[in-house]
Amino acid sequence: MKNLSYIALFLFSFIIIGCNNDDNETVTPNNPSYDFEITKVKDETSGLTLKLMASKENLSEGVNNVAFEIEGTSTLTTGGTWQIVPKMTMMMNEMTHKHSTPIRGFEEATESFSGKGQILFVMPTIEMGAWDIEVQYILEETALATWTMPLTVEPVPFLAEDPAYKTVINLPLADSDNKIIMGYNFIDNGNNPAMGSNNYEILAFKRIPSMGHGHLETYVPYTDLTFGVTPHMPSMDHGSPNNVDPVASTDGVYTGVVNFSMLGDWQLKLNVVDNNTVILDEEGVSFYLEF
Ligand SMILES: [Cu+2]
Repeated sequence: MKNLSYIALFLFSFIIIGCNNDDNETVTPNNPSYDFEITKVKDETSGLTLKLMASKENLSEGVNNVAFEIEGTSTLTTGGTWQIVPKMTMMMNEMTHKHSTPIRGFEEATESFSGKGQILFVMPTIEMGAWDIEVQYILEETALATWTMPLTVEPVPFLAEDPAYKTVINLPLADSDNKIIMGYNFIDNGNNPAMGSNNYEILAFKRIPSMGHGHLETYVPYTDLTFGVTPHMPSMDHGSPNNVDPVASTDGVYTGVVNFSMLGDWQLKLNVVDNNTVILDEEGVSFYLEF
């Protein structure tokens, strides 16, 4: 009898957790699960430990699906906002230089959860450059908790060596000091590419340079782009049928379908147009992956 009630309680808690999860799901089908704990850090002021969860085992160059969550059952005071700032500290010519990287999402936050979001790391950790993320929970202009997490961001190495093959596309925009930054994310299959039809999204940001000393550069969603995407397998010089060009699904996010008709090396050749201005065509850099 005692065992049975435990089982009942166990089942009941599953149902409750299940309902909560459903409430947190957004409209995107097959949302990634955030099964991997990348790191955790304790804030001495609040005594709370924050975990960085991700849909993959490691963080890597390009788009990462992540969420921050307070460990255990303690929570912060309701009504605050999460501020998430990734920073890279680089040594350049014996000078220290800091820059950030694009993030988006983190919308359905609570007093113990940042909401799900995405970080597009523009570069991996390198010998002369280290990443960290500063996360703060702010209520009425006071940080109730601050966590600084050192991170390792893995490179995405390719067997093929071609300077046009990119995981992250970073191009200057004409007539300004701004740049466009783009990364891709597979929506299904644990955010991994698979043989056959893949739902995917391209994240596009406009990078606006730092206003000067002590300020980081900023990133805003790059809206109103038109994409034409042609998959191409360089080693065998063929494409694939039944692709759907990405179209805007939310600010700066363009969702489409790519068909990888076999395993191997694939280029996504890109035509990117902002109104009537061509930003990138198929002769330029392309996304590239090997799987
Ligand atoms: Cu850097």
